Amino acid sequence: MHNRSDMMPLAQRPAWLALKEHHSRLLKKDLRTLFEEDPDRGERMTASAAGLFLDYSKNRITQETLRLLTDLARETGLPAQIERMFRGEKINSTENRAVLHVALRAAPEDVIMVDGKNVIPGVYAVLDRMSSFVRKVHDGTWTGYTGKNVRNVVNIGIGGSDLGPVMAFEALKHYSRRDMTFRFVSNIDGTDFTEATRNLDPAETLFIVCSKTFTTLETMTNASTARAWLKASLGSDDAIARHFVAVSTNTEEVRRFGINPENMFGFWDWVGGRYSMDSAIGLSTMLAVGPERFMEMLSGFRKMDIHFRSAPLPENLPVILGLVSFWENSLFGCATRGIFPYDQYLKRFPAYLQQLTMESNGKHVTMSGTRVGYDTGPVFWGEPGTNGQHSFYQLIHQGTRIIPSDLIGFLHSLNPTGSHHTILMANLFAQSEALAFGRTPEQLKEEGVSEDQIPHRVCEGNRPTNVILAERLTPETLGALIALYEHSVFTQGTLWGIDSFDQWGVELGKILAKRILSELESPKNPDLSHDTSTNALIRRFRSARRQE
Ligand code: G6Q
Repeated sequence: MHNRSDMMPLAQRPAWLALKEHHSRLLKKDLRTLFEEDPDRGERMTASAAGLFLDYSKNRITQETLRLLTDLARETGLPAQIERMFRGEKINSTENRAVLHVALRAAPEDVIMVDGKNVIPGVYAVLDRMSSFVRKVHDGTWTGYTGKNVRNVVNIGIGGSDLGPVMAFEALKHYSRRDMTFRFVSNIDGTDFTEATRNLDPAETLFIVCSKTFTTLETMTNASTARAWLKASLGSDDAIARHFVAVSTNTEEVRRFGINPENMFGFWDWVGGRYSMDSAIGLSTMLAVGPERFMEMLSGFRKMDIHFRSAPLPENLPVILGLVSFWENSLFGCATRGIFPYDQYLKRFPAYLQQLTMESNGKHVTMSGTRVGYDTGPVFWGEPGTNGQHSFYQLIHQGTRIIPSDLIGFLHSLNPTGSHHTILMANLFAQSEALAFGRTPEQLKEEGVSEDQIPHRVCEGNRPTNVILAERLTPETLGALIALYEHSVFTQGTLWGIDSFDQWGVELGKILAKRILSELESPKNPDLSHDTSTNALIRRFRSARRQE
């Protein structure tokens, strides 16, 4: 339940008004000035937790900003909301659900009650079943229908049932079994399935059908195609039992599809799709890196969870990250945020964060259903460094829009190769410095640049960055990094007063296509009652199909 002060509109809160006033004064100061006035800020405006280090000094904030932001966090009830989440209260109010991804990585002795039942034993029961299944696949006790070992794993799922597993597989590839092949099919475009299975031997292939609801059109269509592909080669429906496992909350639909519920790994309605990669949805991750590494990843999540729940707000890493992002989005009007991991293994991390942040905080009404009077979730996007530097960084350095960004790097490489890692990190540090301080006309003049060239070469700087560092990319670091962003999303959502855990826009997408699908499938029916554009597009498709 929310108390009256939790429901007060943001724009009327005293801390918001103080923050706005402070913002208008701070607007006059760029990062250069802020560093001149407070030279030690680079050492002081940092925080560490769960093996991660955050330098947030190159944002346009002062100690006063942070104080006002934490005041606002308290006024909006953030500490109480954090407690409600960890205690299993139904803070996802539009779906009347608890929000308990933190239970997925809680310690075995923890107790979290949902509807009068401790959910932790259930979490560990599933983890134990996953581990035992993975061991059987790895040691060859679990074989395919013809007796061959499983050498290929194909994860079928979409959205939250895909992005986490793909990201984690790529991120932890260094630790993965190189004698197995892992593929991921999400798109309804038949090309995705065709290419993913092109050179695989069905007799050695295991499909994991990941779907919380087990009704998602894309996933069920791909799963049916996979079943037909397998049967065409192995010749019997009996083969399905050895080549298909399901991850779902919907036992009935799993059974209806033809997968024995004994080969199903469950999770719960209190795990949101985009918060599920550490549940059984991570089965492909466990198959890739083994149960021990998977548990190390969970322990990284847990360390960040404990920090988020217990650290004072001004020292709390996810809270600071969330507050800074809120400040830049809602006060400075920065509509997007760049995520630039300086690590090739994290190449899918920006795509993963895109869903986590934008599906969670892309909301236009508050918890009470009234329209917000401010911008909510920024657009997240990104690519690994240094690739981005040779393309879109131009706009970040010299464009007219300010794009705050997070640069993520590791002190040690998992693949030390000559001077590669030192060059990589030099680039990360140099970008953060250049974005903050730019190149002034005076500097350019001193360098002998001609007058007419100077305007083109000036980089104004004053572009904010966070730098996030860790020792090396381990399963534990990855868990901590994901939890950092999960909780920072929650922090921002709480300040905006929105429900970060529903996704009605995505649900709409799931039903929209169905009507048009039937119109495309029955081209004889001439009655189309859409707008003229949609009608014409449908006719064009029908006519192309007639000519096939
Ligand atoms: C996640 C979203 C969404 C969901 C997919 C797949 O938070 O709700 O991305 O994960 O639509 O849903 P299923 O797992 O039910 O197939």
